[in-house]
Parts: sequence; C-alpha cells; structure tokens
Amino acid sequence: MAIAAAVAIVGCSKPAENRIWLPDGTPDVNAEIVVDTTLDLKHDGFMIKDTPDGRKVMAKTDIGAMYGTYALQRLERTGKADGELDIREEPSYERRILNHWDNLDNTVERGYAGWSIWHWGEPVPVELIKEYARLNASVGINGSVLNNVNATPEILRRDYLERVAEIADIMRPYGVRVYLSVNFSSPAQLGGLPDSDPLRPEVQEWWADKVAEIYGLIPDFGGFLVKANSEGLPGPQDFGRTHADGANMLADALKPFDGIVMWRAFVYSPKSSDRACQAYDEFAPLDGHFRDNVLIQIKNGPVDFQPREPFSPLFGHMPNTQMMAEFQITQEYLGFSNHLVYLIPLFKECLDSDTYCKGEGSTIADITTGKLYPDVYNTTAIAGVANIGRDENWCGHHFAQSSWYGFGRMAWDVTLTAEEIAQEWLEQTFTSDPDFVEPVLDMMMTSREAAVDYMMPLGFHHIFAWTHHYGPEPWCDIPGARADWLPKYYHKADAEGVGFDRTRAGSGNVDQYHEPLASLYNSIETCPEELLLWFHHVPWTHRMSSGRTLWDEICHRYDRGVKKVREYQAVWEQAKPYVDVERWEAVRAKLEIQESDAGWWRDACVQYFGEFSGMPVPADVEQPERPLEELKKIKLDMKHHN
Ligand code: GCW
Repeated sequence: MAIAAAVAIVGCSKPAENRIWLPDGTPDVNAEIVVDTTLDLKHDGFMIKDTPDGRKVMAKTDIGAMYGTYALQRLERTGKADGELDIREEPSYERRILNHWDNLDNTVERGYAGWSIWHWGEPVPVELIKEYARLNASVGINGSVLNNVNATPEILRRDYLERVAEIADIMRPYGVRVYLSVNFSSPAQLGGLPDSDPLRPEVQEWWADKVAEIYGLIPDFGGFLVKANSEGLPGPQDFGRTHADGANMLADALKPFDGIVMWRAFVYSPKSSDRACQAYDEFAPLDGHFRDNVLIQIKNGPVDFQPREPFSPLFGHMPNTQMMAEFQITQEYLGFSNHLVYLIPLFKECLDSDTYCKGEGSTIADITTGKLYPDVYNTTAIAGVANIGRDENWCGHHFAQSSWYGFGRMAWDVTLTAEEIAQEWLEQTFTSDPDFVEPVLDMMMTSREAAVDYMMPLGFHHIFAWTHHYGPEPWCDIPGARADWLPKYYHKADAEGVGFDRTRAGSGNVDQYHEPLASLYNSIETCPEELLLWFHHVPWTHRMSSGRTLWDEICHRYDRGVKKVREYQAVWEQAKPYVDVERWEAVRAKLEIQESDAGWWRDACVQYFGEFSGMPVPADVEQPERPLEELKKIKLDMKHHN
C-alpha cells in the first residue's frame, strides 16, 4: 500500500533555500512508499530495499515511512543512493527530544538566536512551527519540551494549555510530540493549595486532575520535564521528601496516559565542598526507587556543560533506574552563536565513554539505550537543549545548525560518527564538491578542540564571566555570590600550582568512578592531560608529556587555539567560490569575532595565571597584546549576542 499521508509534508511559506539543510516542500524520492503494519520494526523504524518491483521505502507506521523517505532523500542528495540499497534502521533512542528553555515572555534562557519561535501571546506562527517540525522530522527528532526548565506555574493554566495543544496539532503530522517543563510548586501557586508536598493527597489529586486536563487537549502528550530543588527552584526536599517521592508522585499521575517524567539530576548545594560530587551524592542512593515511567535526566558532565568535562559519574551508578543524557546544543559556554563549534564530537565523547559499571565496554550509550540493562529500561530517551530562535537561519550561526542536525542524527543512530554526520550536513547544506567539503569538514571536526584550547584547556573549567558566561573572567569575585559560582572555586590557582584536587587526598570525587578509572584519574601520572586540572592541583613546574612545564603547556594550548581559528579564517577564504555571498559573509564575520574572542581568552588567562606562576609567557608563543587591567574592563555588549 502506498501511503500519501506519510509524505504529505507541507512546505513552509518562507524560502528555505540557503537557510537550512533541507530543500523546501515534500521530500521527492524515487521509490514507492509502503506502510505495512505487519512488519517487524521497532519505534518508527524503516527499510529501504531494492526489490524486483523497484525501490521501496517500507515501514510499519506512517511516521516510520516519513523517516525512511527523508533517509532516502538524504542518500540521494549525498550521492549514496546509486548502488543497490538494502537498509533497515531502528532508532537508538525511542525519544529524541529537544529541550527549549523558552519563557512565556518569549525570551529564551541561554538562547542566542532571537526570540522564542512559539510566539507566546501572539498569533500562532503556523508555517514557522511546521518548518521547525519538518526539520526535526528530517533528522528523526520526535519530541519538544516547549518551555524553560526554570518553569513558571502559569504554563499549566488553561489558556496556555490550549495554546500548547495548537502547537501539538501542528507538529503531530511530523511525528513531533509535545512535552512541558513544570514547576513543582504549581499546586500551591496555581491551584491555591496550602503547599505542594508530594505526599499530601490533595496535591496528588491536583496533579492527577491537571494531567487528565492536558490529555483531554493533547491525547499524545509526552510528559513532564522537572528541575526541582536546584538553583532556587522548589522541589520535594522543601517538604522533607526525596527526589523519588516527587518524581513518583508525578509519574503516578501520568501513568494512566502513558506519560513519562524526566527528572533532572542537575542539583548542587552551596554547602558542598565539591559541586562535581553533588548529583551522585543525591541520586545514587535513590537507585531503584523510581517508578518505571521516570527517567533521570543527567547532564553529560558533573558540573555544567563546560567545553570539556569528564562524563557524569552518576551514569555508572544507577543500574536499577532509567537514565537519559542531556546535552546542550545552545552554546552557553562555547561562544554563543558567534563561535563555530561543531558539538557532536563533545556529545559523542560522553556517549562513547566507558563507565566500567558492568566491566569493560559499559558505555554511556549502551546504558542509556537500554542495551546494558534491558529489564530496567522500558523506554529510552536523549535530550538536547535547543539553539533555536526566530533568527532567519534559526540558530544565529549557519554552522550552529549542524549541532541541531547532528543531535537528531546521533539520537537516531548513536553509532554514526561525528565526522559522518558533519559530512552529510555539509553536503546537503552547501555543496558536495570535495574541494569545499574536505577542508571545511576538517574545520568542523577540530573546532571543539580549538575552543577547548583557547577557552579552558587541560581540564580548566568554569572560568568564564559570571554575568554572561561568554568571555574569560578567572579573576571574578562577586561579594555575596555563592562560592561555587565563582571561577576561583574551580581553578584554585596559587603560587604552587593550579587545578581542583578531586583525588582521594582532595575531594574524593575520583572514587565516584568505577575502577580502573578511579585510580587512573587519581594519579597525576596517569590522569589524561585533557582532564588534568579537573582532577588535580598541579605544580606549575610539573612536566607534561610534551616535555614542557605545565605553565608553558597552558600558554601553548591557549596560543594553539587562537592559531587554529586563524586557520579557519583562511579555510573560509578558500571556500568563497562554493558558497553564496550572504552565507559566506555571515560566517566570515562570525569567524572574525571568534578570532578576536580567542585572543581575548588567551591574553586574559595567560596573564592572570601568570601572576600566580610568576613565570613568563614562553618566547615561542605570541605575547599578549593588551594588558590584563584593560581586559578586565571589557564589558560585553549583549546586543551582539542575541
Ligand atoms: O548552566 C545553568 C544555566 C542556567 C540553566 C541551568 C540548568 C535553565 O546557566 O541558565 O537554567 O544551567 O541547566 O538548569
């Protein structure tokens, strides 16, 4: 049976050309589309097969057929559809979800691409939302949490829910389900109850009624995302209850409708001596206490989306609980939408990490796809914090789209390499001419490492400006601010050395990892240099594998990062003949900002840390141009960043 509905993808009214990776309109492929409900395919999987009757895209569901059609279109456009095709795909994760940190006043927390695409309080932008959903569908993203995890209770008001239902209706044909972030104190704040204690029957009843109301409007509503008892938000601990008490109460309300709870593990308290230990300390003891429709949503690293962190140790320690990874596609700590940083290598670094929780080969991908604990996982999920706004190119930087695209592709097939994903994105978005693709692909593939070098090399973390998270501010001191928000808490520079001692002699964080990692990280000799200052307080004179002292190596890494960005500028000059003027110029202008910012980071950090090391910037790296005192006065003009 050929099904039209599956491919009746309505195009958008704006010209899509030159803005996105997809051609406008319905995917036009050379195959028969077949939906056969008797096929044995999981979760909207599909097959593409050459048969004696011609080429067929086959699926069990119409959404599966749509995914197969997009997959074939991608193969055709990247020149991979010429030979005989015999493809069978089922997604690695059942739920592939974008988290929008969009507020009801249309601002976007950590958004660098303009106002919220949901246009709250304005007419529903039907065509825009269709195009958004179509882009998601083309890479297999099938869920959107519409609002900020810093949620206001108002989102659960009837008028907002009706609006959410309209959005859900627009996205449904593209297989994108809607989820909402909820505020734990909604029963008190919105419902007028005396409090929101999860064990209070009226509170449970309030949630049950609210959930029923939501499903009355949105029958395929996905569920709730919750940030609780974190950064000042309310939660079950306010009433002496645990995260499990809170999550389970919501899970019980959602269960009759097959809804899920994604309960975030991003928690930290000002009292802790090491913020990197917090999520583990609070959550690991609750393993096995969560309902089977709860997933614990864990940021890739134990602190907060830094350019490089080790993986969160929690992943290795909740064998009886469903867990999912949260990545940040928006570049809060990676140069906003000004820097070209392709993020899939960072995401894959986490997913490919071996936790050793069940011996060697226990990767985070294997845990979160349910492969390692099949009896525990009845659903699987992965989340990415969106970098999407009303900006004409959606993400503020043409190359930032590659991280949205790549998140979807990776969530669909976690075995794809970052390079494969980048290459197919480039070929669809620009051209497949190898003279363009090869150097630009190399630029994308090295861009994350370059950013680590010019911002926070060798395990440095959290040394950005407290106010905007954009530029360097390792010196930052804000009277009255929590210690664990300030850079000095993390770098701990002194006359002897620099870095956070998380060894057994220090905070003991290394022991939150399974062996052999715990001992590997614990020893300054075996700790990977990429994470050295994360786990160790290292003397300035420590000898690195390059033969340099730590101090010289720090200076070299910063310098290497800046030089890499200059190479990118040269690559982009060469790319000019292959790219339309508008996009070429936009990327060129952004690379100029990136080069200048990289120099700002380098000059600020080497001079600041030089005050502690007492050693000069080595002669074989570029000397800082502007004095530290001048760099300290730089105020960020946010209008360039939103
Ligand atoms: O890193 C911090 C961000 C906050 C964010 C928080 C979180 C949504 O600076 O803006 O709040 O993480 O992930 O909850």
